[in-house]
Amino acid sequence: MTGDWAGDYRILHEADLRDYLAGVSELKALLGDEPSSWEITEVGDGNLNLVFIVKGARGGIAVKQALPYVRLVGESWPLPLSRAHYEYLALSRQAELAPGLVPALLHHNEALALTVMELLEPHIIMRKGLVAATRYPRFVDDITTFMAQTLFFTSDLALSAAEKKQGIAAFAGNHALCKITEDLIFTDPYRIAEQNRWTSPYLDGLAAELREDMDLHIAISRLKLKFMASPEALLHGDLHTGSIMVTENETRVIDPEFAFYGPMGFDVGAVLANLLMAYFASSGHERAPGDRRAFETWLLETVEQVWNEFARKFLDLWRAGAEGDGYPVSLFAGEKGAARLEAERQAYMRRLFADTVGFAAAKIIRRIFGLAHNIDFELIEDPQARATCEARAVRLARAMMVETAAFPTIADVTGAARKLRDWMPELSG
Ligand code: SR1
Ligand code: MG
Repeated sequence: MTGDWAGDYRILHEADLRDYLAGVSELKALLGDEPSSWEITEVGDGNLNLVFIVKGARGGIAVKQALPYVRLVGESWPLPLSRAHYEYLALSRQAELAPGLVPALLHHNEALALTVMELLEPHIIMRKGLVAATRYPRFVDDITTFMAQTLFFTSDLALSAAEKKQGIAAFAGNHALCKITEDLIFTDPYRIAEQNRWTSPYLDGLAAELREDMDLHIAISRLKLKFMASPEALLHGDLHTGSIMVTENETRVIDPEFAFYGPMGFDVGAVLANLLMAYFASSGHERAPGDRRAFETWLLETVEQVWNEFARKFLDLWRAGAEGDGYPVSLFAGEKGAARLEAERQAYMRRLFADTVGFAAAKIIRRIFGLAHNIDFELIEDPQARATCEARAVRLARAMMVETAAFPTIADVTGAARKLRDWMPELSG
């Protein structure tokens, strides 16, 4: 199921899509019986795929089709269609483990690399909401449930060794997507690479410093090795605020095409990194509505709550009678065994937190010096103001990556972020 589908694949344009959907009876029934009246709009603003919203008299759907290349760059960068298979597989597993927190799957066609999902309305991409200083009261509870459930129940703490290895094998073919992460997050921002970009000339000096900083190169390489060689759990693999759709009352995690078995801290770090970037970008968006300072306070509280709630839920699952092969129950019998296992759980969470801090830092640096940036910073029009916000984020990220032990708790991360809020970096140019 992971081979090359080129035989039957074709890129669906509006007319082909209409014909295709009209031929799938459940979808036709859902949209309403008059295909010619369906409104079809291509809305994809991500880096890889086509996304259509289709609306009929009775209802709407979202259709995602993988392109055989990276949309952001073009046909010069081919990318396997099989990512649609892994995305479908991941969404199916996540729906079992975290019901209600991913979009409902309605239809999948492997040959066309096409998946049809429920239309999330009036949800918006969370990153857009954060740029507009909108707070999301459900977010902490929902995202921590999603992460605790999907990471714990796909790990050796919950599974037998055989089940776990079957899981690893099922996603092992998604290596082209892993390679994107290995290059764009863990390598390119630290060397001269054609696709890198940053807010020039203001960050030219900082970009050069990063390329010479051997402490940073060691730290990012250790993280890269962990990413490649630690299949701890089924990761979403790209859990930034552009992969989360929200209303004030609902949260849905979308787009797990980068899913594979990797280190848990990569997903948790992605969420924290994107909240921290929203924090550092906030002061650059002076004209956005709302009280910026109060919003920034909410963001840092959210950073703290995301870690604390995730850790609490993860530990609760572990304590509730985990039956995985990782820590055999038979080795921890009696009071003495229970006490040692509890101390070990705390040590495990400290190690997971250190991974999370490192991966969060890597996620921040890639969005400022690598190929794919985010609108948190990009929508700050004045380049000098943008560079100032970015330099603050980079200063925190470098410390988090190189001096990870100086951040033993999440309050140490938010405390350091708060201190950098008004720091004035020396910019180039
Ligand atoms: C070439 S793809 C660039 C980025 O887009 C995705 O959202 C991932 O974050 C990837 O690294
Ligand atoms: Mg995506």
